[in-house]
Amino acid sequence: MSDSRRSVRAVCPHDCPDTCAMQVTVEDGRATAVRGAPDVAITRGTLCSKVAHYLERTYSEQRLLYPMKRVGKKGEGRFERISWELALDTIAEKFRQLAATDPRSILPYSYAGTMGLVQGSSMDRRFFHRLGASFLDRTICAEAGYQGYKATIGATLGTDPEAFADAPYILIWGSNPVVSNLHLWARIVEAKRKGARVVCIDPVRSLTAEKSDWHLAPLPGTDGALALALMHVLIRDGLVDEDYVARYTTGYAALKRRVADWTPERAAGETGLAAADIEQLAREYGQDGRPAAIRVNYGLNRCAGGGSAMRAISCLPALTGHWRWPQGGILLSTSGTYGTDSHALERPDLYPFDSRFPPRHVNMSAIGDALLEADDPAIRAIMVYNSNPVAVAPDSNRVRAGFAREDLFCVVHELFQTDTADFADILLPATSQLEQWDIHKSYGHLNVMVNEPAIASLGEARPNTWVFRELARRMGFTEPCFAETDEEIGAQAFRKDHPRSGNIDMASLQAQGWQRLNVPTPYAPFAEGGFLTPSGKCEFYSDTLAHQGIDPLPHYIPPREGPRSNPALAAKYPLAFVSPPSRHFLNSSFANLPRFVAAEGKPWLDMHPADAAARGLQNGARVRIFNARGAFHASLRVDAAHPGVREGVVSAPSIWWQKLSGDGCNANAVTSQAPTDLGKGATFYDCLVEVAAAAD
Ligand SMILES: Nc1nc2c(c(=O)[nH]1)N[C@H]1C(S)=C(S)[C@@H](COP(=O)(O)OP(=O)(O)OC[C@H]3O[C@@H](n4cnc5c(=O)[nH]c(N)nc54)[C@H](O)[C@@H]3O)O[C@H]1N2
Ligand SMILES: Nc1nc2c(c(=O)[nH]1)N[C@H]1C(S)=C(S)[C@@H](COP(=O)(O)OP(=O)(O)OC[C@H]3O[C@@H](n4cnc5c(=O)[nH]c(N)nc54)[C@H](O)[C@@H]3O)O[C@H]1N2
Ligand code: SF4
Ligand SMILES: [Mo]
Repeated sequence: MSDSRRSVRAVCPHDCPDTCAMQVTVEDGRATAVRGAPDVAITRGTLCSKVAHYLERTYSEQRLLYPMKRVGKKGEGRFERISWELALDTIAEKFRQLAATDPRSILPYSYAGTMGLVQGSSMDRRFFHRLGASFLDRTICAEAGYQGYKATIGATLGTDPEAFADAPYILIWGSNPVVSNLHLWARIVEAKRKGARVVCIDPVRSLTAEKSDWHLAPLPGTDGALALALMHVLIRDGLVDEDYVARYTTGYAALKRRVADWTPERAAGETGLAAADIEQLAREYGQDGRPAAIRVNYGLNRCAGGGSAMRAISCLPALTGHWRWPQGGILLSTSGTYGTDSHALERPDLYPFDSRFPPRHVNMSAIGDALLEADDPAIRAIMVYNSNPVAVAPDSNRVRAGFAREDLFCVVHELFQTDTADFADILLPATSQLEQWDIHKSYGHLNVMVNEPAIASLGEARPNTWVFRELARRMGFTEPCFAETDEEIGAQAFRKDHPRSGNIDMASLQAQGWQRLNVPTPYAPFAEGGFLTPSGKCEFYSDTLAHQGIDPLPHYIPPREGPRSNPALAAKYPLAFVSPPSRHFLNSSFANLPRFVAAEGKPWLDMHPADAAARGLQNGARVRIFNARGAFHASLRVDAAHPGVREGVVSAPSIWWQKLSGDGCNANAVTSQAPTDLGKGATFYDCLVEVAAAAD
């Protein structure tokens, strides 16, 4: 390669389990190609159809290149260029004023625009901790499922994704890997070639369901009932690994009593599945003498009982002893395999603990209510980065109303002028992954990877860490951690004293670009117990939950919005609405770029032919999807030969930008801010609607 042409190691920063290793070709200072690194496990040289075109995002003419201040009305999206000096001075001055009265009136709002440990959660957290700002509870995606899994298994450790390639039986549950976990799907295809049977549980006929050997379509939010009935049959029919259960689990006798009346017939009444199918699934899954691997994902944790459902499902591999094999067990997330040093990265010790201002937490999944109603104290300033809440947070009419408050000082740091950016008072330009340094863990494999900057910042774009370093300086925060470089922060990301991360060192990382955690290959994390719960066992019975006043045994919580919990609501709005990830968007990222919008086409609503006929609706009709919270429009897709959804369910692939959706609204116009059972997560898929022909 000539001097002017080089190859740089990078990492896909998006909120996707695959965390791909990328190679960027740079010629004369300009990135000219991005490809998957061939030498890194999992990625094996392929990127998905979004990031394969990453240069279109990086060099998009829509990139924000300069700091700006609002000149139009709130939300109008009219701005004029200002200097970084003026932008940062304005923010610091406002924060200083507010902090003098009550620093908790300032709220950070960020999620997973980049998953990098440095640009995602380091200097920003240090800054807001030191300031004494309100804490943001980052619950919008995974909290319920995480809590349910943790109560049972102790941490998010699970089956090595690479091992799926050798699994003879694979159960894909609330997950659509063809769309949202492509490299795991590649392993599953390998397994299929070797003869594996693949079963998918999803109310939607997803691309994954379509390619599976057997698709079961329960009603959304009823997975807990299905899992309890599977345990009922496994126990009733003697398909339990009694030796594994005796050695490595707690509470089996109590679990047995709990599931005794969870017959397949009872679960059929909740889930809308046939009792015979539930019986068959239990017998297949529990078959003696061969491992079964479950891929469970957060798709099923977005309902009122999402935490309990995950807890019940995560009991299954211990009951059957499938954990004995590397190709058995269950995979939710690999995130807990890493010994991430979040204390060093985020420095919670900098929080001032002033007795006048006891710590105040704000739940990001109910940001609409928080902006409109919080009064202890009211939120007076919000700083948004790595997120697009106006498009992605539930109940968006409330969210918009909150952001539209004239007395709210709003800062947005972004690559693009998103729905949220339109509400900014100060809008700051952010760098893309090709312009910044970072270190990455993954929630879908077991490697650590380093992202080197490939090109100079475009325009005056700056990384998150730079912005918070500059703000810290202006606020007079003199602690040495505010002067650390990105590499210095990154070097502290993993604990040296941790059994699985102690091998990670910056020198080999930078030489090789990636390192596998200190775990064996093949890896069977709980073949001989060693669960990360307080008892060290898989906890069918959880003392921890009992102490919190929560039912300590797996149980079923039906959807909050359903005929069982709320018959009056179900009579008015009879369809269960889900809005799962689109193939060509990543949450709301990519949903402004021409290639990806063209690939998705337009906002769709998938409906079963019987539900369409009952409403006199035809394929292709423009429809209005509505409930008491709001409404949005989409084009109806009714496939008579292969219905896209089960009866009683409608699905709108998401997340479209509101301002690019024709009517200024997206799926979150109808979703609810009500929390899940565990973790106060978001309940995007616990949502009843009615659908009618659009008036226009
Ligand atoms: N292309 C693409 N990839 C993505 C994303 C994206 O937006 N686009 N988003 C990323 C993010 S943030 C996340 S959290 C991950 C995973 O995001 P998840 O939300 O877990 O999404 P999927 O893995 O696509 O699987 C969700 C599947 O669950 C189904 N589902 C919905 N409700 C239920 C239910 O109650 N029970 C059951 N059994 N199934 C249900 C949906 O129909 C869907 O097919 O994907 C990441 N990857
Ligand atoms: N209806 C419905 N709503 C949903 C979901 C659903 O399934 N249905 N899924 C939910 C889930 S699982 C999640 S995780 C959330 C996702 O919500 P978000 O994490 O908000 O995800 P994105 O919409 O991708 O927005 C991330 C933003 O960060 C910006 N960004 C990227 N890199 C950087 C950077 O380095 N610095 C700064 N300052 N900004 C950067 C991107 O340009 C992008 O606009 O949405 C949730 N909302
Ligand atoms: S979005 Fe996921 S599959 Fe696509 S490149 Fe990034 S990590 Fe890989
Ligand atoms: Mo997510």
